[in-house]
Amino acid sequence: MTTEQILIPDIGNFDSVDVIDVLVNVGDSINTDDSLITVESDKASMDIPAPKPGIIKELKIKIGDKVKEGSLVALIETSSATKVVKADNIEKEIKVEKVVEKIIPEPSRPAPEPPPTIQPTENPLPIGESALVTNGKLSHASPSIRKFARQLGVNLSLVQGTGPKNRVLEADVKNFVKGELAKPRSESMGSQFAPIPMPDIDFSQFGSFETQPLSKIKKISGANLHRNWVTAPHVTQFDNADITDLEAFRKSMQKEAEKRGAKLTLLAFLMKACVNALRTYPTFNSSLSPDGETLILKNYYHIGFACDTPDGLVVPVVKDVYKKDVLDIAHDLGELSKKARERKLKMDDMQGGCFTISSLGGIGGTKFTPIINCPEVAILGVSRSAMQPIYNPDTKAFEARLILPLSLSYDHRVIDGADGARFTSHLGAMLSDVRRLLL
Ligand code: CAO
Repeated sequence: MTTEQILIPDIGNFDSVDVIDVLVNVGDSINTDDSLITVESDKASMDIPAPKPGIIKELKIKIGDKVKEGSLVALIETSSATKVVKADNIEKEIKVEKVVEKIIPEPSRPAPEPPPTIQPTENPLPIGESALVTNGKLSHASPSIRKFARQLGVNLSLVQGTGPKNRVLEADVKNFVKGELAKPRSESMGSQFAPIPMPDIDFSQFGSFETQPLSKIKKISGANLHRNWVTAPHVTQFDNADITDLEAFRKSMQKEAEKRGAKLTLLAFLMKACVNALRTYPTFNSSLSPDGETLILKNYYHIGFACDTPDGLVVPVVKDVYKKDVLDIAHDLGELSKKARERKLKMDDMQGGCFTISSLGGIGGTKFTPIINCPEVAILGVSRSAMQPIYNPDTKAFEARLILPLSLSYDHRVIDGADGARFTSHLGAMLSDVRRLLL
């Protein structure tokens, strides 16, 4: 065995460069071309490869050192007779690459879409520079780290670098892989639904702006809405209900409702009608088990309603709607809405829902596509009612009727389109003649 020196080879027109990474340890067994260290000038980074195989006996440099051609990198034990070994095959590792080449991985790998804000450029980067796109900004990694990431199938543009100038280090790649493996399967990078990172745009280049932190409610509901939107395949069925008679009846009952301390709103009737439809079509009153194997059909009817508060959207739940009359429901709606706006809702007030109604009727709009409040399987959106000319085949004339637009979103894994249309037709029939609710 012979001890030999490894020296920095000719690295081009640089007087001295910084050592930014040491990729081997004393005792490591190395092969020809294995990367030993990474050096960086103000323009480029490059790996210094091993000129021949051996065992690292002593390291003569550390991160932060400045080196130049001829600097001693390490002593290795080899069986060769050569005393001084110059890493003269460095050219292999130094590549002139364009940005566009850097962000497209090897042909055998699925090519991630580059974020839209980064346009490929014809200008080559300096020798050895490796530019990667991270959140719309350029970041860096040495050739050895790119190779390491490729071996693991890691898209480096998703890895946050912790090295100097946000350089991606080996530890960053390892931590990224660990983090991905610890995630639930559906969230992991292997998921075909894993979205590309949102571009981090500097809006000041377009004009002035202010920032506002999201409320706690918005953050929590946002995460839930996102999960529900991507996991449940949504279909939205639109329909109309003629509520001319219902509205006349509601107004006529308002005084009586006030005596019982309630404001009789359309929402209370909608809840009663929805429970009738849920009993007729029980799959709408179900949840899918987390493994997707079983339908859990509920024998209780707790109905949630989306409530707009200054802090964001909350969904209080009116319990046992089936057992309550419309005035009781109206009373509960009033109480829960008040609690929601005063931020006094308890966990119990928001749990156990089977189906949700989101009413934007008091605000406006003609239709919308509500997001299912999973693990429920359907949600009814209600828009503003309006007088419309409706043809009456009996009188062969158009009549002015008050029409309520309905938008039912359902989980297509559980509910078929035909049942979606049956459900809204049934609701329409109930709302156009509320006497049916008594049957
Ligand atoms: N068409 C026309 N007018 C309607 C209507 C409809 N579909 N629904 C309600 N209105 C009227 C009411 O009659 C009332 O008018 P008056 O004051 O003259 O009686 C007015 O609009 C306001 O109603 P309201 O808000 O007091 O009561 P509500 O039962 O309609 O709604 C609640 C209660 C809590 C649902 C509502 O306040 C709310 O927060 N809505 C927003 C829900 C939301 O943000 N959904 C989107 C979620 S994202 O999917």
